[in-house]
Amino acid sequence: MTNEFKPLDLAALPENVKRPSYDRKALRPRIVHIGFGAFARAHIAMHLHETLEAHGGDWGMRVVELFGTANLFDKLAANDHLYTLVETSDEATNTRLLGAVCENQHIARDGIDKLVNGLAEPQVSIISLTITEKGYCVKSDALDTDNPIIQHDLQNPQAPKTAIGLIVAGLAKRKAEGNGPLTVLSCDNLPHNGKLCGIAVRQFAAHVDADLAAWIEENVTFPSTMVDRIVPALTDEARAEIKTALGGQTDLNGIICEPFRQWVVEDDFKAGRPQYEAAGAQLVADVEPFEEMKLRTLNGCHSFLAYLGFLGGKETISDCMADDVYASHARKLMVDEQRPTLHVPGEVDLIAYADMLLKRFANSKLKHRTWQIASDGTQKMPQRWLNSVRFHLAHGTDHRHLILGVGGWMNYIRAERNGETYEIQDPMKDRLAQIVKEQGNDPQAYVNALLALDNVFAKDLVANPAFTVAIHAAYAAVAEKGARQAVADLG
Ligand code: CS2
Repeated sequence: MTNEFKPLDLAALPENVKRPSYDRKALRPRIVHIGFGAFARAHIAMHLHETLEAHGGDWGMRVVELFGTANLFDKLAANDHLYTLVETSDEATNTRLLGAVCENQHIARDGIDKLVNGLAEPQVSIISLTITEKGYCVKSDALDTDNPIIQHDLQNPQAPKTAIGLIVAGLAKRKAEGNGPLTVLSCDNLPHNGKLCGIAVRQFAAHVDADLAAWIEENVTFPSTMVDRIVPALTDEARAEIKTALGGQTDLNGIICEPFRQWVVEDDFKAGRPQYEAAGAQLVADVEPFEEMKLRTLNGCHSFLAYLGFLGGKETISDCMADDVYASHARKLMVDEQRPTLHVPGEVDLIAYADMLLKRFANSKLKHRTWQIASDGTQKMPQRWLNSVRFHLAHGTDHRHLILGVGGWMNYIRAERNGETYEIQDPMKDRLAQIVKEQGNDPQAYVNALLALDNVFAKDLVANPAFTVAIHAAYAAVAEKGARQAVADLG
């Protein structure tokens, strides 16, 4: 492989690669999107692209990154901010160039002041976010002021490192320049993500400037959203597939994903919005039922398969689906244990929804790694499993799959499978590694030490012996029988 970079030669692309048909010169950065990873490229920016396809207009997107290097952004600019989206399944593949992005800024290349000033520009109407669960820096529904990076930002509000600190600095500048209201749109997999984002931003602002906090109250809304599309991190195989779809050209910003997508958005925009309905988005008054449904069924099932599947030797979600033990228990988790906890949005048939999810999981083109989904377990478990566990404990109902999931996670973070080690990705990985090191040889003490992590396991759960006894047993079942057998024995 050569490292030499060549911009895309549009004239030489295969004819079936669709290109934007709208006037891209009309685009202005009216949306600033922070966190332009795989998901944002395939979902948020894709919805804007389709909206522009339908209506044209000037709603362009500036993408912003706070981590890593600007290498990919330089390449994106060299391609006039066009990049490739390949939607693929076992039935069909569709390739297109997306064109809604019109600018990029990277903290490492451009410096923080440029990013802050950018948020204050008068034409900016929406700041949207895909910064992952940990990016919000919240704990127990409040800004986590014990988090060292938040402490840094509170002491250096002009030179923040977090997205929350950046937004507050941008809003302060906006207020100072009299540039008017806007919307902050959270697009991460958290329950009431808009509300949580609003809490983090307002509390941060209140620490630095009470007037600013009051201004935000008046001038900024934080709608919630439910986002859904399976977009695995790129593998070499996926890169090769994108290259084939482009007739042999390389697009380092290209991305591959499933055909399905859903976006449910609370319609509470302070300074206008694109007509996202044209891209199939659902604009509603209350997103919560959609969020809970998706988080507990899709994401809850993903995490179950991630820990127990990975430990059982399954590299991808579609590998899990090809094994009836995993496939049948994934369905039981959704239908028997998550469904009763949900207030389903009126028109949705949850059994059909679960069956559709199993079909999406079986997409063998995606190569969605169990190891990837297993990341950040401390941030994901509460909303994916533990709120449902609380429901079942209160109702005295069966929830053995949810409990086994937690037992799977406790085994997974030991970072050893069949004598081989692997990397754990989690903002709490150092603390987890310390617990493994210090208590790992004593199952009782080990499980207790994990249950004492109070930002993961809330006090009411840990105070309930029905919960703790079951968790100890689930940990032991996976450790002693192996993950696949423990799943099979769920009955
Ligand atoms: C996954 C999600 O990595 C994970 O935790 O569960 O990224 C999942 O693929 C998306 O939420 C699907 O919409």
